[in-house]
Amino acid sequence: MAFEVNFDGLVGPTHNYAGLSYGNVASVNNASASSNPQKAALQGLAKMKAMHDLGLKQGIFAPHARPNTQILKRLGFTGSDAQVLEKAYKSDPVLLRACYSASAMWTANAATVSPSIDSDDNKVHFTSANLNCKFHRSIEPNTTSNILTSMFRDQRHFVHHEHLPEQPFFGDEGAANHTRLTSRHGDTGLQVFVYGTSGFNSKIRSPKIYPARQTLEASQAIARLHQIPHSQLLFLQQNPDVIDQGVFHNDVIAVGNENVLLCHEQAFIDQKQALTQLSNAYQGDKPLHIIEVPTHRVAIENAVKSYLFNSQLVTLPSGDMMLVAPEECLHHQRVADYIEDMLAEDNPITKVRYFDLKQSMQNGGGPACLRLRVVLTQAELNAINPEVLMTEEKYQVLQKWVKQHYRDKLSEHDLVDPQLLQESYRALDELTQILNLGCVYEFQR
Ligand code: SUG
Repeated sequence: MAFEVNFDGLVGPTHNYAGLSYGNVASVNNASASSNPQKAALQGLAKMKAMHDLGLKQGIFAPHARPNTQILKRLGFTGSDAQVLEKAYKSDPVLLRACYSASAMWTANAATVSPSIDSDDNKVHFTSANLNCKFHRSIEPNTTSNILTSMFRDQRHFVHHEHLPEQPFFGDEGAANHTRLTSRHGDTGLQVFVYGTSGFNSKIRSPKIYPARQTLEASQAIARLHQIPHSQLLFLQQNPDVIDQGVFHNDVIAVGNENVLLCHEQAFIDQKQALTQLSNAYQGDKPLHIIEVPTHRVAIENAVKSYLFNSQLVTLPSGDMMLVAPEECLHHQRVADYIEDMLAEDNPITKVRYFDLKQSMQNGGGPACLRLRVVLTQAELNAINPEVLMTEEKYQVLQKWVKQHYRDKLSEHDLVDPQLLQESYRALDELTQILNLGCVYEFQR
């Protein structure tokens, strides 16, 4: 018996649109829009609460402290916090925006996680992602590790690995490029790692326009660290042509849950062969359902705009499988029609629920980006920090906390305001008490 616990990133108080992610169409298109951090956090919390109300286990992953003044100081800006912000704003506003990014909210990129049933040492393994491809994300791994170790403290059950070397050869974007196929969460699973390119092998075809963020070598290193037997491993290459159309992570084109893989027909290179390999390697006792969405039903452009594949697929306590989709899918008639048809067909997905996550979507983050999946046995669940689990009471406390501390509008010029730094740090200091995290932020040390 095991549970899939989804740890959703609580959106931080400095959520803003800075156009930092070349290759992520929504991020670039919304570069100069103003954001609403309060709304963003409430939208995320509403999804967490709804999942909890469905009888699923839901966790809360704390935001990172932003602005990150340590990195600004490391880059030569001196003086008080207010002076550092002022100098950075004047000399390099893009850098300042990067240091303010609330991008840690997309916890699918926080780490790769393997359940104990799959690992030789029978422990749950975590490797924080180095997020090497984008500067604003490359400053996440240390705090991510602090938060993960504070949530999963018990060394009898949990192993935490240092993020991979901070180098493009080992570019690692975490669980966004990793899925697990099995009959039920508690059974051994096939761990499917999807890479965009190779660091060392130039014969592997890479995208021509946008960067491939995940390398084969990074995925292989994680499989080694997590002690996954060879028979339970598969490495597939993402189709470089779709990366060039804005599919910057595999979870923008495919999603798996238990014995279902929902993917676009252009998701992988040599797709026919890739899916044959996958079917052969799958060891579950329930039949594997691969739902391949054809281009004539959903074009890549519409997959990227609607984020259909960035839906979560969850197994409800009743055993039904539900698609947790962004509302944008309803705005694209062809996508909405496809979902209706898929539900009517003979496969385990029988339900759909749509969520308004617009604030996150405008930065290229849908329902699946916002969550890190952790499969835990009852004993492991008992061993985690209980304060990070969603309850009716926790929801009320967090809603109140957001309304008290978050602004409802942020534009670029607000980032120079030292008040914003004070407000954000104060809010996060309080949050560490609400979630009993201890000192996970640099500013607390
Ligand atoms: O890394 N956007 C994130 C979105 C991450 C989505 N995650 C998954 N697909 N799992 C990224 O591109 C935009 C920030 C900005 O432009 O302000 C950003 O970082």
